[in-house]
Amino acid sequence: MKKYFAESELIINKDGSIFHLHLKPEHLADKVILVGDPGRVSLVASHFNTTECEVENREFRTITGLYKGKRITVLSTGIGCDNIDIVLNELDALANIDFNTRNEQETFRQLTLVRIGTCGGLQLYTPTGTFIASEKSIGFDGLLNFYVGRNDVCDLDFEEHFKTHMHWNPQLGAPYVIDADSELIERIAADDMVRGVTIACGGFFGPQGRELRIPLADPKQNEKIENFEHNGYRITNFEMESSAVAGLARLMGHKAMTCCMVIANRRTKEANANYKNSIDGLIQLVLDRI
Ligand code: R1P
Ligand code: URA
Repeated sequence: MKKYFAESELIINKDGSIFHLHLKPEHLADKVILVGDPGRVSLVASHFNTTECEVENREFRTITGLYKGKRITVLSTGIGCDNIDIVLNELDALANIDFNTRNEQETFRQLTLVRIGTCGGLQLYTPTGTFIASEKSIGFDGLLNFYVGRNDVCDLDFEEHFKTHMHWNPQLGAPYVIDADSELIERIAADDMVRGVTIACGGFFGPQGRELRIPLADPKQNEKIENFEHNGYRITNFEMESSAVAGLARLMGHKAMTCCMVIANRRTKEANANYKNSIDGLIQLVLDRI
């Protein structure tokens, strides 16, 4: 029996588009590039040979077009894992729910999702400008804990080691550890991106150990993260969406990964606020390999 979704659960606008993204099913390609910044959508689409549609609502800006014969949708998610919950659920609905009958489609359509982001580097070998592919993500954001099947898709052994090492405070909620799609990592990270473990945080300041005027609950957090090692894995970077992207994609059956350019190194205290053109190198690699 295919599932039926009521109006309140799957909100469809009068024009037949999905509630937040304002996309219609026919707008969505099988290959999807997710970026945080709506301005980065134009940078990605500037490489397209032809453009088929452009749609915008709130922070969600979408362009679908052709790049060297490949149909690709590029979409901005804004900042944070809460937006990823919206974007992934709405993309999956566009692909796998019939908007006329509100029933799940008879056959599953798999999407390939690659997030191109910016991040903070946590090791001396991840200076500004490094491209990091997240082989594993550690979600500090709690999102996956709300979905059944979380324990089936997460690396529970890694989670236990991490919590012990960090003297984890349960008030923070359970961190979840999730792998990116391994075939995508091989294809897109190839041999010129650093493969690493990314912590996806529910904030840019306190959760990433940045102290401005308010003192941090755990001033040793970043030192412990930088020293963590398990089965040869070191933690390489902080950003804010990779765990939600990898986790929801895995629960839904899609292929997903994140790659980011380092714009600040937390060890050397360097930052590059003027990165908007240099991220084009990462965009070009992903477009060629997706
Ligand atoms: C914070 O500045 C934002 O930058 C990073 C973080 O994940 C967060 O979204 O990614 P984007 O540059 O893709 O937005
Ligand atoms: N994005 C983040 O989330 N953190 C950084 O330090 C840089 C970019």
